[in-house]
Parts: sequence; C-alpha cells; structure tokens
Amino acid sequence: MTRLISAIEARAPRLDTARAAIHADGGQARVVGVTGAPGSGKSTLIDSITAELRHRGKSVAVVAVDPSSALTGGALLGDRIRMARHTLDPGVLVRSMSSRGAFGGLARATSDVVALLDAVGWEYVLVETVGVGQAEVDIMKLADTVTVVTPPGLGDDIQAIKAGLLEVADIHVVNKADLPDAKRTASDLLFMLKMGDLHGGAWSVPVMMTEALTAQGVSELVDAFGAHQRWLDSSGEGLRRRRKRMADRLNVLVRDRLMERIENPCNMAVFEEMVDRVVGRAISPQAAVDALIDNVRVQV
Ligand SMILES: Nc1nc2c(ncn2[C@@H]2O[C@H](COP(=O)(O)OP(=O)(O)O)[C@@H](O)[C@H]2O)c(=O)[nH]1
Ligand SMILES: [Mg+2]
Repeated sequence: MTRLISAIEARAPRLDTARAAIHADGGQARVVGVTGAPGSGKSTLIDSITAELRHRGKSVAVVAVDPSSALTGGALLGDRIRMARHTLDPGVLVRSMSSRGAFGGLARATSDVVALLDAVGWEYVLVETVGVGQAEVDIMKLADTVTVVTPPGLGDDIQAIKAGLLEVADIHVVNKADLPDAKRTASDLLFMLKMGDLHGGAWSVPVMMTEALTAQGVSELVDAFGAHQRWLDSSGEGLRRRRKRMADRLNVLVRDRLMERIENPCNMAVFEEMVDRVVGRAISPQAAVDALIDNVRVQV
C-alpha cells in the first residue's frame, strides 16, 4: 500500500493498469478537506475528527499535504506525534505528502493518492493542507466537503479572507474556541458570508466552533459533514462537482498523454540556438516556440 502510494507520488510508469482498477472501485469514500492558516489547529482537529469517526465505526485515512515541506518539516513531525494515539489502530492510516518526489504537481499526486485510498475502501479520507495560496485551493478541489479552519483573535484581519479561502468553504470552523475573541471571529465570518451569499442560499455555510484539544464541538462538526453530504446528494451539486473534477482530470490526462508521445521535445542544438537568438533579440520568444514546435515529431 505504502509502496503503491510512493509509486503514484513519483508518477511511476505503467500505472495505467493500476489506475483503471482504482477507478472502477472508487467513488465510495467521503473526502473531507481541512484547510486554513498554519497554526490554526488543523492537525489537532483532524486528530479529534478521526477519533470521533472511529467512535462511529468509520475507517479513516488522513493525507497531510505540505506544499512547502522543506521549510516545515517540523510541522509534519508534530503531526505525527499528534496522531500517535491512532498508530496501532488498523482503521486509521496517516500519510504525509510533500512536493519533493511528487512530479507533475502536488495537487495531481494528491488526487491520485486519494483515489487509491478511496478504491481500497477507506470510508473517510481527510485531506489536510498546510500553507496558503493557490496550491491549497487546487488541492481542496478534490474534496467533497471543504472545511476552513480559522483561529480567533485576529481582529478585523480574518485570515481565511486574506488567503482567499472564504469562498471555498462548505463549512467554517473557528477553532480554539477556548480563547478570547472566538465568538467575535465567528460572528465576523457569519457576517461576511451573509454579505457574499456565496452559495446562492442553496447551502447555508455553517460557522462552527471547536476546541480541537478537548474535542469540544467535534461531534457537531462530524454531523455537519453528514448534513453537507446529504445536501450534495439531494441538490445534484455533488454530481456537478464530481463531473467538474473529472473534466479537469481528463484535461490533464490528455495533455500528459500528448506530451508523452512527443519524441525529442527539442533538439538540444536547435534549442540552444533559439535561446541565443531570442536573447539577442533577433527573434521573439513566440517565433522561437513556432520554430521549436516545427521540430517536434509526434508518434502516431
Ligand atoms: N488553545 C487551543 N490551542 C489549540 C487548539 N487546537 C490546537 N491548538 C494548538 O495550536 C497549535 C497548532 O496546532 P496544529 O494542529 O499543529 O495546527 P495546524 O498548523 O493548523 O495543523 C498547537 O500548539 C495546538 O496544540 C484549541 O482548540 N485550543
Ligand atoms: Mg498541521
């Protein structure tokens, strides 16, 4: 299992057969994304969510994705220690993913790994992303339910908004509800959600409060995952999202396949010459690309 995940991360060749099997068996897992600023308590919360789901008899795979692992190796180590109480439980699997070794992009490698965990029967797949920005938003696209975690005490400066995460949330969580300002942060979030009316009123995005360390509010949060799932199923939004996801994926796969079929993408001598000519402003980069592509032979 672990070796297969590693192979997928490294985009090993000859995975297509495995992929077909994975696809045929997939589509059962509940994929829940947990995102938010570093330090907001995502990992602690996932640990508590895992305990709650285990209590409800569900198997749980956790995928901790770290786009900047070179800088935050310590954070992942902390996560390992935090999840330690689950290590002897065969109903829990924890896997960390970093950009290192994930050729072709972390979002794609993560989506392959989640598909595999789904196919082999994990009932819940929880995806944590560390860091903020586009990489995080891309990774969250593979979740059925996106949970955005915000810590209190940031005054007017709500991090979810800074990070562009307000819009992607299906569920907002103000974690560290034991700290002052938690209520204020929650009401600020609610206010902004009302202003934005981001989901067109069809799903009213809840703002929940949790204390991840003591698991306060975690059972309610897990209930909210269920409510969101029921809404996805009954509204047709779940199917719409799955379709959109598959369309994106097919696009990427078609592009991959075409790239693989291109022999000698560039004759190095011609390439170097083009670089010189562009640097010397003899030709434009676009003209160089035209010339280089004329050199490409496509296998048919
Ligand atoms: N006071 C308080 N601290 C918390 C709570 N949840 C997490 N923390 C602490 O916040 C810090 C960051 O937590 P972590 O889960 O690593 O955050 P992540 O970077 O978002 O994964 C740790 O020291 C946790 O113990 C909470 O509910 N209340
Ligand atoms: Mg973490």
